[in-house]
Amino acid sequence: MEWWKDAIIYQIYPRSFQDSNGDGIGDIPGIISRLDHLQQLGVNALWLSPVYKSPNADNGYDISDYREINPEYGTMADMERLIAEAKRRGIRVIMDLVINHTSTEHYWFQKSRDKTSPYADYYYWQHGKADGSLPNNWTGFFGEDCWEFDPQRCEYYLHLFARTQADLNYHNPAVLEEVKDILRFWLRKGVAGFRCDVINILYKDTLEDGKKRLALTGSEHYLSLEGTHEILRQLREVLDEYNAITVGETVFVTPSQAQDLCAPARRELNMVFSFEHMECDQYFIKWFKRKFRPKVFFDCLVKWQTSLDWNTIYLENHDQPRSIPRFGSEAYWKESGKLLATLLLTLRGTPFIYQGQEIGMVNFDFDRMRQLNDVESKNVEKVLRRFHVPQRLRWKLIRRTSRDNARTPFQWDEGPGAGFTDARPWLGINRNSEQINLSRQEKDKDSIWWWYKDLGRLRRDSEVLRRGQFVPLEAGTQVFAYQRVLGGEKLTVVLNFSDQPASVSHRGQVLRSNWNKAHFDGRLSPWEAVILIPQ
Ligand code: TEU
Ligand code: CA
Repeated sequence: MEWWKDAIIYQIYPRSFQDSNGDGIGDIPGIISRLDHLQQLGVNALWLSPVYKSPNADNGYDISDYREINPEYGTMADMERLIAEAKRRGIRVIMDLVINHTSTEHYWFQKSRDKTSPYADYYYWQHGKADGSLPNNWTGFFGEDCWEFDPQRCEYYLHLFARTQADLNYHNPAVLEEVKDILRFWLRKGVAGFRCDVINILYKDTLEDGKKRLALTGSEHYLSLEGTHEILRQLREVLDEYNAITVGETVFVTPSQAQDLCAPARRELNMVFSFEHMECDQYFIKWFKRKFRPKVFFDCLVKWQTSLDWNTIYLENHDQPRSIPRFGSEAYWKESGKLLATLLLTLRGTPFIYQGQEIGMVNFDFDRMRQLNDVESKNVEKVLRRFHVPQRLRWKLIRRTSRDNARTPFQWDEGPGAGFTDARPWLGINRNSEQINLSRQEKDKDSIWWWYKDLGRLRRDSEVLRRGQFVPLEAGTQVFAYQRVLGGEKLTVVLNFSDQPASVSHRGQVLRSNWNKAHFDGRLSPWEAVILIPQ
């Protein structure tokens, strides 16, 4: 029945959602206490960023035990209660599955440091080159080398992310068997599926030197290779026993690669997060920023909408800066927040709302490095310093790109601690929480939060919005327009991505306008979004 095609999915970053016990860290009982908020928003499933045991070098993306809950977040009983309480409200739970790497604190890794242990080949261990240099010239995702020497084993291990995130070796069939067991463990608890972290880089074909690149040298040896497809088909057998779904996080994926990963007949993933639309304000990687040009963004969306049968739709997550300052306009905060919501909820695919997006949270207001937590930002700061990049420029870059922009605590109300905590929060709360918060928006029917709720309902009740074909009408320098079509039914969406007004030729009866217009004469106000029934 493909429930996920009719669903709206909400991403929770547990550390920043709701603290329940006054330690400044979000937790599972906190999430349970906010389930009513999610039910009101009309979401059908939650994707939980990792809640497993972890030393938190990368906030849970470095797992040290896949069958334990991080004690900061609660207990296994809390987790089971969350699954049950969510279910009672018609909400499914999707876990984050991080299997490209484990924390070096995982016992597999600890045992692997001994060459005679049964775990010896769970990771990629290599000697340095004869000249004393690293085993190969690859560079990692967090801007540093990706080999670390282990004095006990006297070899290097591969880590494409932080130093304490060691890559698992999928040439060893035992590793995949372990992963299958982990899947069964969670599926038996009643989770609906998995969001699969960097899933298209699991399989490394060789560990030879790569072609020199500005970033990610070596990536031709692991990006979307056949070995990964084979692994996914094996995991699918387990998933099928439980009717579970997967959404793969797939880096640098092209539409045709994404098609292969999601084609129903190939039995791999159900859907993928592609990155191209999130990369149109950068050159190759996020550290080389360029101006956001709406047309590039529209063209990219059209390309993905028309080349894949089913997409995920997302504008934010825990790795990306907030969408209003990025694709919208802080001068038209409310209007552009609603316009982005309209885009998210009217394209063809499964929409993902990231926590805080539904109230228009914006980037952090920090002013120095010390206020940051993100391991990626810290590594990059080190690298930039090594290249003598001046402090002001370093800060400018990090401020624009840091993942902490999306990780500041959820702003529930105007009180101190923003309703997130009574204690000192693990990461600073934005000072704008007095203006931007849920409790204020609940009282104001013209708020971004009400707009999300309303459009969510509109989508739920409208088959053409959920399942209709996508037909592009206009992708200009400022205006994006398209239709959703199902049988004889049509809806037209017109979006003005600009502080300037615009005029268009599209007409119809107004179903929604974020400027609350009752009639549409083709003139768009700044950041106006309209949904029309064409006549
Ligand atoms: O992200 C993978 C990934 O591609 C990111 O590292 C991305 O390059 C970067 O965040 C952009 O700023 C996943 C998780 O979503 C991320 O939080 C983890 O840090 C990473 O994998 C390692 O598990
Ligand atoms: Ca807590």
